Amino acid sequence: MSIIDQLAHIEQDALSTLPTISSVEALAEWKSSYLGKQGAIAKLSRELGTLPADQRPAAGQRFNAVRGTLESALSERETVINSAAQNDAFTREAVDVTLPGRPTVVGRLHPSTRVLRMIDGIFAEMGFQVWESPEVETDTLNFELLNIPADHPARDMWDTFYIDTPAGAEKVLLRTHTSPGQIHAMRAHAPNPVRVILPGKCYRYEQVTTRHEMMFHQVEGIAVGQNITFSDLKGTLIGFAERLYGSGTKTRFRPSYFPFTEPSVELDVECFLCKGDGCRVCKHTGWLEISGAGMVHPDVLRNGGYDPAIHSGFAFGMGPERITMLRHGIDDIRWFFSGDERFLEQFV
Ligand code: FA5
Repeated sequence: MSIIDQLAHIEQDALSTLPTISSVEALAEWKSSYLGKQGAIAKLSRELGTLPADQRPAAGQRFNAVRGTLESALSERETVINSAAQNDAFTREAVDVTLPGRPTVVGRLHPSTRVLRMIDGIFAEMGFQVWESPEVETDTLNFELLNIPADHPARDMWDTFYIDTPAGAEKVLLRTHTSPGQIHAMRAHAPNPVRVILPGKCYRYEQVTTRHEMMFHQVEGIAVGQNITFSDLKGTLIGFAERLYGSGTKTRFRPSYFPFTEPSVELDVECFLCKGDGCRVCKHTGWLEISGAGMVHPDVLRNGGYDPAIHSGFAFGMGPERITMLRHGIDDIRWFFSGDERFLEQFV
C-alpha cells in the first residue's frame, strides 16, 4: 500500500473512532495515537524520504491536510465533550431551592450573665464601680478577716471545698461567698472612701437541692467612708429593688446575723407574683428574700485598713440565680448549670 493510501487509511480510522469517544482522558489518548510525536501520522511521515523527489511536495501537502482535518475534528469533539461534562456537573451539583433551610442557632447570654449585667447596671447608676476578686482564696480572707475564726459556729453556714496544700501551709479554698472581696476592696482604697460591687462565682460543699447549687453567683457590695449610716444601706437597697422589680415595690428588712456585719439584716421584697397575698413561689409568706446585708463590723473595718472611730460602712451580698428564679418563676436552681438548651433558649 502506498504512503498516501496508508495516510488515507489512518485518516478514515481516526475520523470513524472519534465520535465514539466521550471522555477527556480517551480524547487525549486518541490525540497522542494519531497526532502525537510518536503517533501514526508522525511515524508514517518518516517514510516520506523514501518517495521519489518529485512526489514528495504533493505528499507533504497531503500530510498537512490530514493533520489539519484531524486537528479541527479533535477541537470540535473537545467542545462537545466539555459541554457534556459541564452539564453533568450542573446536574450533579444542582441546589434544590425548594428544600427548607437549615436553621442557624443564634448564641445568647446565659440567664445568670443577663441578670448580673442588669444588677451591675443598676449599681453603676448609683455610683458603684464593678470590681473583681479571686475565686480561690485563703482561709484567712474567706473567714478569719471576716470575723469567722476556725472554731466559730457560723462556719457551718459556709460548707467549704478545700484545696490540697502542703502540711503546715495556709489553707486554700474555693470562696464560699464574695465577702472576701470586701477586704480586697477596702485594702485597695483605705483610708479613702470605697464604693464597689463585686460580682462572681462562689462554691459550697452543699447538698444540691431545688434552691441550692454547689456553684452559684453572688454580688457583693461595700461602701465605706465617713458618716455612712444604716439609712444609706436601706436607701441603696430599696432603690435597687425598685429599679429591679419596678417602682413602688415594697421591701422589708428583717434582723439577721452575719459575723462580719453589725447590725445584720436580710432584705425581703414583696412577692412579684402574688403581690403579697401569698403563693407557692413565696411559700405563702408574701415576701421573697433577696440579700443579706449590714453595717461593716468594726473588726472587719480594721482588717480592711480603716479606723472604725472615723469610718463606717455597709455591705450586702445577694444571689442573682435566686433573683432570676423569682423574676421568671423558675422552680429549680439546677436548670441554670444543666446546659439544657430547652431552658437556656427561653432567655432571649
Ligand atoms: C452570705 O453569703 C453573706 N456573705 C452575704 C452578706 C454579704 C451578708 C455582706 C452581709 C454583708 P448567704 O449565705 O445568706 O450570705 O448567701 C447570700 C445569698 O447567696 C443568698 O441569699 C442566696 O441568694 C445565695 N446563695 C447562698 N447559697 C446558695 C446556694 N447554695 N445556691 C444558690 N444561691 C445561694
